[in-house]
Amino acid sequence: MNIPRQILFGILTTTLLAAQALAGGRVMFLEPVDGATVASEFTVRMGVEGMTVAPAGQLLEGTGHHHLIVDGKAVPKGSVVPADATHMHFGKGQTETTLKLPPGKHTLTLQFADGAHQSYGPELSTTIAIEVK
Ligand SMILES: [Cu+2]
Repeated sequence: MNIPRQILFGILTTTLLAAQALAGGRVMFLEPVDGATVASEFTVRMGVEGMTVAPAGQLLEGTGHHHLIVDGKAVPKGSVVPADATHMHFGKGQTETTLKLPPGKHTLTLQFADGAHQSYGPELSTTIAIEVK
């Protein structure tokens, strides 16, 4: 059987997209990059693929909002993300913020969670290391 190249490519693309959807997507820092040296006040831009950013308050499948954790780690799946000095919620659906940190080495963890702030777990989390001047 001779399957036209375009159809084959279409099937492959559909399979890849389906696999990504099953995996539940991923989050990433658009800024700063891992290993970056930044000023004491700097911009953080948060990205997500395979999920939609929505304001907190409503539980809608496939949606959630970003959380930024300074010098901490991902929140276990299903646990509510704490709201304290090192766990910031972006419950209005923000994807950008300005952070001010003391000089030295820090880690930034991005955690995606649902409309009730329940974590989607380490699968929808990422951590980068930065150095503040
Ligand atoms: Cu939240």
